[in-house]
Amino acid sequence: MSHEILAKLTSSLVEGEPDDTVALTRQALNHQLEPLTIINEGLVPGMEIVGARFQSGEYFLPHLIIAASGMQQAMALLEPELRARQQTVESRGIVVIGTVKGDIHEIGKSLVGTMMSASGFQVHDLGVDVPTETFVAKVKETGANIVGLSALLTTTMTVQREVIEALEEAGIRSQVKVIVGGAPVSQEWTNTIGADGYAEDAVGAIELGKHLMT
Ligand code: B1M
Repeated sequence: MSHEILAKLTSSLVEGEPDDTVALTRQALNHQLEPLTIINEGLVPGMEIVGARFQSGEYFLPHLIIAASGMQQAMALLEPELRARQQTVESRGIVVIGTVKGDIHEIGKSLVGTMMSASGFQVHDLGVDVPTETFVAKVKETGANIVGLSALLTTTMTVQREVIEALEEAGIRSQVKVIVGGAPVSQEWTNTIGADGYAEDAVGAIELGKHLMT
């Protein structure tokens, strides 16, 4: 039954039926499925199929927008559930996170932020298309331990380097660990720009954050 709900959830994103995505997410929660299982085994595979079809020319921009809307509405239901499971954890550190300037991809960044928050980090999510100077100002204001930079486009990956340079110019680079992620980002790129760590997914970001705070 659980497997069937997760498969239907994946299909609802692929078929572009956001109302079904929301209803099935509720159904999965009612069946006591863990929010993380719903995300990783129901929603993320759906987005991957949509992305692959977009890349092959089978799907167009409206397909992406509809799928993203379904995913975001589902995440709005799941985020409180994720947080509720970690209510008692003490703050592991302060994290400022956002998607870099020029890039409006929100879902992965929000998932990383929510999951880090659910794991005990105090997360300040700056949203998408975040100006470089806003990252610097927020790190100063909050005394953040970690700044997380998400980039989903090959054209915006370079802005991750710009943020690191701006932190250096502001004289605060040594006070904050920089973590980077997003589909086109790799460990090699991380090394090239001198970031402190790279995570492939939200679970990896939590592990990386914990490691950097030790
Ligand atoms: Co766009 N898009 N998109 N898009 N979009 C991609 C990224 C693309 C790979 C699709 C494709 O061609 N196959 C492609 C990028 C190609 C490239 O540069 N390499 C692309 C393109 C080209 C574009 C536009 C340029 C399209 C156009 O206008 N012609 C445009 C750009 C707009 C802009 O940003 N300026 C665009 C627009 C959009 C929508 C607005 C329609 C929509 C976003 C809606 C929204 O977010 N509100 C959208 C979507 C939905 C996608 C795909 C299909 C799905 C992205 C997603 O949400 N995935 C995507 C294809 C794909 O990735 N398969 C695609 C689900 C999410 C859970 O995964 O975001 O990868 P992801 O996040 C993961 C990891 O990457 C990692 O953890 C997350 C959770 O596991 N991670 C981090 C992410 N950030 C991290 C930060 C960390 C650590 C880990 O530390 C700080």
